[in-house]
Amino acid sequence: MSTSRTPDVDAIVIGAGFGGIYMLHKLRDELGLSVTAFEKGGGVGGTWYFNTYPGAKSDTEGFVYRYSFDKDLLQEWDWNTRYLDQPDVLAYLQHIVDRYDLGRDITLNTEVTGAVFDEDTALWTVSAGDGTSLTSRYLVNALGLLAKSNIPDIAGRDTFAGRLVHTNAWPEDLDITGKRVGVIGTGSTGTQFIVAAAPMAAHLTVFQRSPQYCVPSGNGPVDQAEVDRTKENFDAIWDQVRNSVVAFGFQESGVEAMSVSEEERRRVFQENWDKGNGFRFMFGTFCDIATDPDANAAAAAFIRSKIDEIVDDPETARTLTPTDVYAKRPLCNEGYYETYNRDDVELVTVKENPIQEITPKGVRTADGVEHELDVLVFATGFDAVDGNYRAMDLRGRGGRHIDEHWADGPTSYLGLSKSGFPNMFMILGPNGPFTNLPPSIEAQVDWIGGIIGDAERNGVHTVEPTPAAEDAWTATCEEIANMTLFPQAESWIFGANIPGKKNAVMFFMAGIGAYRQKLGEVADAGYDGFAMTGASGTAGRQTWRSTETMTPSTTASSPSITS
Ligand code: FAD
Ligand code: NA7
Repeated sequence: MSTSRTPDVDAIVIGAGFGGIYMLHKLRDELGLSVTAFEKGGGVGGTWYFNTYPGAKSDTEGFVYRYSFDKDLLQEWDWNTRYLDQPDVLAYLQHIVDRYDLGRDITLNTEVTGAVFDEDTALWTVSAGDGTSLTSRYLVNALGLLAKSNIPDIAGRDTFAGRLVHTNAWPEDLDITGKRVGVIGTGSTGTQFIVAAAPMAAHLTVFQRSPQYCVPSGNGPVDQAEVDRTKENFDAIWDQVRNSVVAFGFQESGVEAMSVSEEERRRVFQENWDKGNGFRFMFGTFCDIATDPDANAAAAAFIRSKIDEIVDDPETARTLTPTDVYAKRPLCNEGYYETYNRDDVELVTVKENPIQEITPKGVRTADGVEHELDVLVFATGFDAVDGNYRAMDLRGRGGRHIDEHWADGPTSYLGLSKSGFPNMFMILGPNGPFTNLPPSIEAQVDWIGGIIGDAERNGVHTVEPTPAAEDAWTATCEEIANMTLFPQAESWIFGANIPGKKNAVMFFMAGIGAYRQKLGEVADAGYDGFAMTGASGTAGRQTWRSTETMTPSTTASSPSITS
């Protein structure tokens, strides 16, 4: 390894989704650093480049599923539906890249396979599969938390004679019109796909492992007058979003479910069912659906009663009805349960009738039936949060691999830095906020830009969190998660969807307002919890907060930070 202290570039960013794109702009255009971004895909956009399956869309309302940093663009960029379809989000991100001429510093089709820190030079060496190798002082991982596909190892998988695809790698040439389609998985992705695929396919077979609580999204056209009103209010909207809990653009409820009568509860549930949106149903109805078992049971019972009303066939309704706690990522969709009233949609419940094998013709279940298919879709989700980190040969001080650090589950300080990995930052790293993600990405990018800017100004050689700060943050995240009901449901949020993956808390669940407040406090205290070398004193204070209001959220649905 070179012992030169002069790097090829100041900073390397890995990934060109929402996170990497804004990070590149921040470091290059605002801080004046030389930056190279590497992206595995053949285009920018991350999630929105890869997930082109029928029905792919954001289920955050479109007006807050975007960046807020470019106020002019907020006024210029129009929309005409409540939720943005995948092509719309992709077009938006491509526009940002063109607008800031970021493409010239993004190397596409290049998967980073290794990133190693050299303690002698304090440089990162980043290598790609094609033999490319580049050194930098800073490394920012914007690898995506829902970006590494989970492809279950089902017997006979490679024997299927039709097309077998994962939703996160939908082939450009695949048209399911008139085909016999099977789908494994009924999460956010699966439910989107099912609703869109049913009218296209000749026949759709849904292989469901766990039934889902799904509420209407309320999607529909948005007229220009509403777009104009939203644009006029963007300052207030972003202020509310940044200081809210889930950052979805609605006011979270402050009312406890059991503090009102049963009739009132049902009225509130119905009102929010009619408005639509999964996070609104969980956090906008009452403040304790995610924390109080009785409140949760009431919300779950309401959704179950809707399934009963909507689904014609009682056996199908029974199969679709969840009985567990309502504590996975809340889902919403346009007519999910209604889809099962179609004659050409068949539901197979693999808990009762397991998949035995995939055959050349389709899927054979334990009852001996071979479900014949032309296309088999794995909507089986992701090795979330740390999956893409572990896929790289990522090594910090002493050559220690990230897997060694994360033997008991992935940890971080503030969801954006890791002890033993100097000058390395993460966007949406483990124990970052559980929210609508673009506002949290912006908060992290702004903050990372702040600390790097201050390090540059103060001649800081290395900056990294202390193990103690990381341990304390991990404990805080665990404590908060355990105040909620989420750990009681098996899902990707805790890594339960990947066989053999250690269950761990992977999110800060107290909300974006509390998270931003913590970031502000850390910066104001001279980067409390970070160790720096080569500094001419402390690294100074950040300026990023001064432009925005920093009122922490006070709604009861946000457990308070206790450490
Ligand atoms: P990504 O968009 O995942 O980008 C990460 C990039 O890093 C990818 O392009 C990947 O190729 C690249 N990369 C990873 N490893 C390497 C490597 N080793 N070398 C080179 N490149 C690498 N979030 C919401 O808040 N609201 C929603 O409604 C919503 N809907 C979603 C719908 C779908 C179908 C999916 C899959 C996710 C959705 N999400 C949603 C989550 C979504 O991932 C985030 O909102 C956001 O797009 C994340 O941006 P990112 O830049 O952090 O990650
Ligand atoms: P999810 O939410 O992890 O859903 C994956 C689905 O696939 C879920 O229904 C799983 O059942 C099912 N699954 C996974 N493995 C298997 C096997 N081996 N057999 C049968 N069924 C299986 O992923 P999504 O992509 O839907 O959503 C993740 C996030 O990404 C979401 O927030 C969106 O924003 C985008 P299970 O429920 O585990 O029983």
